[in-house]
Amino acid sequence: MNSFENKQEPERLILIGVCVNNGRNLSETETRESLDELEELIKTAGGMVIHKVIQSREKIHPSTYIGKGKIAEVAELAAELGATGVVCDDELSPAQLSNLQQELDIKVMDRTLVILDIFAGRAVTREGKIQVELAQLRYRATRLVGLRSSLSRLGGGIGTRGPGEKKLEIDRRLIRDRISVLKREVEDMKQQRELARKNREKNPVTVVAIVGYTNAGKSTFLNKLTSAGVLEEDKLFATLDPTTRNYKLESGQEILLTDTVGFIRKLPHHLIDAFRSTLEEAKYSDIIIHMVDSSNPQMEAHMKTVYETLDNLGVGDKPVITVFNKQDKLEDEGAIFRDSRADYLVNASIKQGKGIDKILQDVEEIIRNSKKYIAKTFSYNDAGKIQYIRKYGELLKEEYTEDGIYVEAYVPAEMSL
Ligand SMILES: Nc1nc2c(ncn2[C@@H]2O[C@H](COP(=O)(O)OP(=O)(O)OP(=O)(O)O)[C@@H](O)[C@H]2O)c(=O)[nH]1
Ligand SMILES: [Mg+2]
Repeated sequence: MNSFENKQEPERLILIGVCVNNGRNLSETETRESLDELEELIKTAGGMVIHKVIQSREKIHPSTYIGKGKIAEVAELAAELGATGVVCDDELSPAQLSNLQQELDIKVMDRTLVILDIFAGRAVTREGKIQVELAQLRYRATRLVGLRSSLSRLGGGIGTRGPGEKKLEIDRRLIRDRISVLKREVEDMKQQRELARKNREKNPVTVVAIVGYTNAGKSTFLNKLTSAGVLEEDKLFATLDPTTRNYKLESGQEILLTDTVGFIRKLPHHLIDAFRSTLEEAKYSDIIIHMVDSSNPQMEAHMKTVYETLDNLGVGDKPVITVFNKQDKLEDEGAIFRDSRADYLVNASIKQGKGIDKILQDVEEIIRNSKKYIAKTFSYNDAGKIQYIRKYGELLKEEYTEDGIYVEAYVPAEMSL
């Protein structure tokens, strides 16, 4: 038996982007960058990109995404290059999908479908799987006609992965029923998450969320520190399910580190809705580590997307440590990076273990700034409190005297001793 028995020929795809000419001259570059990223997404999903087409328009064509002339051009290209499908860089409306499908007569997909497909392949936990299925069904529910003819073409491939796989054939009413079941489950899971958070709040332990664009090195960082065993890969959206680990800082205090799902531009709103409770991990953290791939030419755009997404999720003002990772890949080693939203900046090569100490020092400093200083003698009966300080605070000095134990320490502001 060979292990490739299910391996199909990869889909040969033409990517289509629309550059909206709204007076900003950046737009053309942005569209090209976005298409490059779509290519990465396609590779991650197992497809192959054979050509990219950009059309400049006043606005996206309301019923066919691109204009008539361009459709004809794409159709010709597709025949000439032996394309099996096209992928549009924006989410297509149900009408656009179905019209374009009719005009081109090959498989038509959009960025959202590709991202959903990757998420479906990545989800491991029950929570992750249910959230993806919900997002997929919501996306599909309104696009049954266009998708049916598009996705049935190859009997597999991009867009057909995931628990909702066979659901295309089911009628709208069944999809609606399934959506409400899933919604209830997501709601239950959200409550469980909230409960866990509340429990956490009882302990004054600092929660640090690692956020960032997909492929920045978030999981690599968590793994380096805690041997968490989170999947780290040179692929987009390697990790979907948030992983939280305990970590003991040098000062002895414990923190919780959470690795979160990566962000990407044009993250489908269905996914944001379904993954809200997962994405909101950052909202309930005390400190944010913003991981950035500083070797990526699109770094600035990535950082902008990350902050926009955090703002959309209502993640308030929190201390931010921005880590400019993958410095080993830079040609110019002395390059200076800026981030006006950050309180601390660190240049790092996490994979090589560089910069990690500085990140942890910054974390300690932030925690210390949020703490109050005490110098006090505890009676020997209160020795338990010192244990508590050791765990959640920073014990600077401990002396056994006749009157009791003399302690100098930083303790969480809300800790009553
Ligand atoms: N050259 C270099 N590669 C790195 C460094 N840190 C991480 N990587 C690589 O970057 C890729 C992505 O790393 P991950 O840790 O999976 O990234 P992530 O941010 O968790 O990505 P998602 O889970 O997809 O959001 C992997 O192939 C890592 O080995 C670094 O300092 N230098
Ligand atoms: Mg990851």
